[in-house]
Amino acid sequence: MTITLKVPSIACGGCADTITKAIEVHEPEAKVSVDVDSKMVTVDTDASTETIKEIITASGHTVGD
Ligand SMILES: [Cu+2]
Repeated sequence: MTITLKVPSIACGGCADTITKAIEVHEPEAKVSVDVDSKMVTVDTDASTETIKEIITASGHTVGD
């Protein structure tokens, strides 16, 4: 399943790395891509949307609608 989330707190490539690594630690088979300009995180994973949201929140970022 592909999950796409808006993460308005993404400000730079460092934020993208933080989020990518956090997701990969918890869901090693996930494929993560982050678009810094549009602040969109796309995750190809078997994990639930809720799980991915929780990981992003725990990494210090805020998931939008
Ligand atoms: Cu940043």
